[in-house]
Amino acid sequence: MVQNTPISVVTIDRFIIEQEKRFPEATGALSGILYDLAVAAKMIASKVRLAGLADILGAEGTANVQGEIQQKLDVIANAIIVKALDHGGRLCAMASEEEEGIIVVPDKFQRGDYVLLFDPLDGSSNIDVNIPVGTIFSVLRRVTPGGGPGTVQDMLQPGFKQVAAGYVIYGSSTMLVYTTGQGAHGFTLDPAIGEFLLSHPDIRIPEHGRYLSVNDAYERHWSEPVKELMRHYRGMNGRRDPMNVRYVGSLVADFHRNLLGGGLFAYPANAKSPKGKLRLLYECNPLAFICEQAGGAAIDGTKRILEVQPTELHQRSPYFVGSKADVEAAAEYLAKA
Ligand code: FBP
Repeated sequence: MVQNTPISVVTIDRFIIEQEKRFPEATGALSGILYDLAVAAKMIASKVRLAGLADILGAEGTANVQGEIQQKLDVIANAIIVKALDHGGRLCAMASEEEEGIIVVPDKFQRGDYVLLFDPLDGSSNIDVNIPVGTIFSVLRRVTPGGGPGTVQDMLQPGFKQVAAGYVIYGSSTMLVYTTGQGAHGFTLDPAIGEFLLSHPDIRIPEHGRYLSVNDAYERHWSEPVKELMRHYRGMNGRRDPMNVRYVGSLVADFHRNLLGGGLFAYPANAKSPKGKLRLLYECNPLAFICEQAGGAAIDGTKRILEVQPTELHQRSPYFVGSKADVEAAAEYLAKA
């Protein structure tokens, strides 16, 4: 007798179609972008899985394999995403953490009404030590007149304008978590069949967090209100139980743990980086959209990060994201700044 399990076997493709059906006016273009991103994620996953083999394989056919395998993985990941998305006829431009300017869809390809912003391999400094890394993406509808190449103007939209956002974590398993504004849903890659299967439908982040993710090596560069806030999270002012500190140094990995288990990721501004370190458009905004869809919150220290009007493609922002009660505590303490 077949066991009655809570989750049926649902591929990401099927899930995307089911969600699209809720919008009779949908053209399928956004679904197409999500499909192509899932394919790119599988290709990057297979490269990331190989990374640790470079040394072993190198001895055999050094130039060829080594060259291919030892090429900087984030450069490879960047190329994979561009190649998977540039010819589908759904995008008019892209922007990547790896590229200074915007990536225009070549004339030879049909252009669409969306733009894609992405961090091809977040936490890439952790690859060589086999710590989880990730890909982060954000999709916006163009605002400039249709037909021609997209422009920077199409990228510089506040986060609440996102029509889709997501990330892929290349960890003990490869997972893709995304939202189109209808909740946040997680899919795990089954490498045996090469399919992302629904494993975490409608993710809800606990109201109060267990984990605190912050690099406190910067403490001496923090403002007094930030130091006060961190003392609060550590339970040192008796207003709450201490949170467990967990910091991988890969935003996607720290965010993912906190999304599922409850927690707060913080990258405050500090004297050395007055704007913080993380990029608003393709790190902060997409994860904030997912977190809000899962019942959490995200601020830049003073306001809801999804309401920040961007002015530059690669602008940075202070960032506090995660369980609602802990983000509210951040807003309260930092209001004293
Ligand atoms: P990139 O690797 O994409 O530049 O990301 C930045 C990042 O590595 C985040 O993943 C991580 O949260 C943060 O920087 C770590 O910064 P720090 O070493 O200053 O704590």
